[in-house]
Amino acid sequence: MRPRLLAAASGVVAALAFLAAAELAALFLGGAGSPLVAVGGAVIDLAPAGAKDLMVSLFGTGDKVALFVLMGVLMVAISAGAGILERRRPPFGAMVFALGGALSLIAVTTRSGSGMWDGLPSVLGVGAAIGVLRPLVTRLRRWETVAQTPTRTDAARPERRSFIVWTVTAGALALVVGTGSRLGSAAMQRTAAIRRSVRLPAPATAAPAVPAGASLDVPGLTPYVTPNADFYRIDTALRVPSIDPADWSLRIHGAVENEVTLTWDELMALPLEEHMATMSCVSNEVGGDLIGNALWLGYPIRELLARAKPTGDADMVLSRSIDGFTAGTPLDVLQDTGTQAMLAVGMNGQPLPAEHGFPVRMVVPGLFGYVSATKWVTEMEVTRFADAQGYWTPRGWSERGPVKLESRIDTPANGTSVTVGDRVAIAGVAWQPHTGVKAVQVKVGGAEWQDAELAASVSADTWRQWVYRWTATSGDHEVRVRAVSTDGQVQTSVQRPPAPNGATGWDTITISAR
Ligand SMILES: Nc1nc2c(c(=O)[nH]1)N[C@H]1C(S)=C(S)[C@@H](COP(=O)(O)O)O[C@H]1N2
Ligand SMILES: [Mo]
Repeated sequence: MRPRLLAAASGVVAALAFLAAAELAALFLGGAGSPLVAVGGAVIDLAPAGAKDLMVSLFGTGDKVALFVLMGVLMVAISAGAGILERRRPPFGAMVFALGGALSLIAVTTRSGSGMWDGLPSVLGVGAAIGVLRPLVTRLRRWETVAQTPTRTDAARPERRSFIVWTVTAGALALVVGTGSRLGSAAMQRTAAIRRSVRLPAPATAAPAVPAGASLDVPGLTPYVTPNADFYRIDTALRVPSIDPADWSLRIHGAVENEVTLTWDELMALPLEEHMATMSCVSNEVGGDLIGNALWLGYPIRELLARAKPTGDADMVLSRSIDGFTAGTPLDVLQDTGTQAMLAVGMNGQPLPAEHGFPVRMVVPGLFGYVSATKWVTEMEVTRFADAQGYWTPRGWSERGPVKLESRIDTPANGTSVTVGDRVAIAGVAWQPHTGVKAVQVKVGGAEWQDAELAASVSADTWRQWVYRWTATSGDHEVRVRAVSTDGQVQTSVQRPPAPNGATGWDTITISAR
């Protein structure tokens, strides 16, 4: 056996583990914090001008590739040395990795535009490197010890096996994970750049301006329009899909007379409409925050279905995302002229954020997201509820998912203490998209239900803010809220969990006044 060489190999595998863990973490941070990119950038920035000129004259436009190759060679040399050191004098080899990680951390966090989490990949990388190096070297030394004992020659066999299996497995795993993650990050950053360059057309039909009265001036109250950065995100995507609009198309097929294919350029050339709509998740608990309201820009799905001409007894559209997620939406809802079901490309004046479906998603007012709001949508199959199921239906959620009448107390926080005689603004939002809310009532302790003040209604498709101004009386009070819909339905007190088709019950808080 050649212990030095094998120790060097352990070091190199540990370095691969560093890169793999760091790149995987960077992938989850949307491509941010990659040590490979940051260290490369730092080397370019720090290199003396003469060195850069030399690189360019030696390698021409391949200078960046050459830089990475050079860095790779350097890294192999150092990590091999660290492996040898770890075999001789543990834990000095591990310390070399810690030092390398610290340098990477500095490179990453001093890059312009680096964020709070950017250091995480480097830290996790060091953990992975040391976590691989130490057991490998331990196995190597066990093997050495046994091999040096002259009694039985075959005693070294299992120790050798153990070392080789571990080294090869860790190395192969690191290579696969690292390469995959790096490619994924690069694709995400490419898509982010493309998204920044997208200019959406002005709407042919603009949404009316939001009246000032739609927003009540109460601190702690959820804003009427949810900023994109604060919009809740729910999906099954481990990694946000990266789609170049130039490669995107939507195919409408199944039970239709005409199969329709729509490209991004064709969609951009259509007269787009703007509609404000509140979207919520079936998993939202009473009082939960899986709900948001945005101004969507898109094209009516009913127009596309009219081109496709559904046939026979079709009653469902199974929309499919590029990542395989599906939603089953009633065909009549999508065809209804009174329902603004959209193939959306814009959200609050911006192209859709990547995590909210860039470049194209569905938005259907009145239905929970899981049966209607397919992000990264690329396909609509006209079919029947009897023949097909959306992603969540076989997983215990209802086939149909209309949004229920609900209301929420945003402020004050549960358990707040006030002084007797204080004027307390109890405020929140209430919704039943597509139906609309006409009243909100608040009950303090054993008192009668009182009408809250309502913000102006923008449309039946969006939530409404409400406030009830209460003068605090002594004691601990349970405060409840309920909404009344425009069709006269009163929000039910029956407490149901989110599964299978949406939670119900009254949001309740306690306020103490002394
Ligand atoms: N491709 C895809 N689209 C999806 C989902 C998903 O998992 N994958 N989840 C749906 C669910 S359950 C909801 S509530 C909404 C949430 O949309 P948002 O993340 O933009 O708020 O997206 C819907 N569209
Ligand atoms: Mo959802």
